[in-house]
Amino acid sequence: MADIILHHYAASPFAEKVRIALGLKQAAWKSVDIPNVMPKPDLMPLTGGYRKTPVMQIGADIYCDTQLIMLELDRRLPTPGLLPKGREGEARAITMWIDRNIFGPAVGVVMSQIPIEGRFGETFKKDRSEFSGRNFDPERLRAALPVMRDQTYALLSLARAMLSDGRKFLLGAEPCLADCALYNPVWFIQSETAAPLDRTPDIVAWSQRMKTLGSGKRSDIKAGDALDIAKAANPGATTVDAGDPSGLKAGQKVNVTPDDTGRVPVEGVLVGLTPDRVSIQRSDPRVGDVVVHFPRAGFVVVPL
Ligand SMILES: N[C@@H](CCC(=O)N[C@@H](CS)C(=O)NCC(=O)O)C(=O)O
Repeated sequence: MADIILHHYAASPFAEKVRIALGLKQAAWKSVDIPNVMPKPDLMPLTGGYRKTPVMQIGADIYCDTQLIMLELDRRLPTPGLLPKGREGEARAITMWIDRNIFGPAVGVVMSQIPIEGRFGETFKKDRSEFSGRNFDPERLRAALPVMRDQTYALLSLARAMLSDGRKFLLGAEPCLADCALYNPVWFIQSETAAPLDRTPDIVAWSQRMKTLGSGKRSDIKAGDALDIAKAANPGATTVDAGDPSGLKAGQKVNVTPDDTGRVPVEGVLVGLTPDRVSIQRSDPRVGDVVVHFPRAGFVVVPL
């Protein structure tokens, strides 16, 4: 298998979800450091416009969104598995609940307590306004802290309830996909502030168990090297499910857009469609032909 390349930056909590999974699997991987705001000139030739962090590259296959990145990692490196046997759907559903419900309030808790102006400045504010589709206003964020803290606390209490029978991880004795997902917001809160985790010692103890997983065997490469790797590689085979309810057919031109933040459409030719993923082929002078893969849930596919 070609090397796993993760395009990410250190402070990204969604990237941490993947890094901790790479730790769980003791995987060797290559790291490309990307900017935390647009423009991302060395990422765009690979993704065709998808701008979120992280992105995983394996040769000329580009995986967008951690929902799919984690499934693909697990497919390629099956041991130890991220999906507990017989409870695969449960692990994935809990993960979506965490990604879509806990992450937002957790970001609110962190962002409302750090000196945004001093640390990030205007470029970041402008970028995050575009990214989220609404004005990124530090004052509003600060005012929302009590609500965000309480929501984070209430949602983490559901995770606590899962651990209340003394199990070590969310779905049992071993860490799984759902634990990696919960580690994302918990790690982010811990990097900046105490509340509300000071009221959830069992989550803190769980996060310490997670931390020991590490992040695998990482080596840094330059963005240009990753682009060269894509150019030299051919994308893997994919198939379009003829019974898909969308009625989409192989070879059709489509665009694919996240339905929440960073809503930049990526255009390409449909080459893969399953219940879990949509794959489009596109071409760029810098990298040649690549296939960009997205999850189905949370992504809008429009025929052109
Ligand atoms: N649903 C996406 C969410 C990714 C996401 O929101 N990542 C944040 C960083 S943690 C981001 O892209 N921020 C803007 C940026 O990095 O440009 C996933 O699971 O990968």
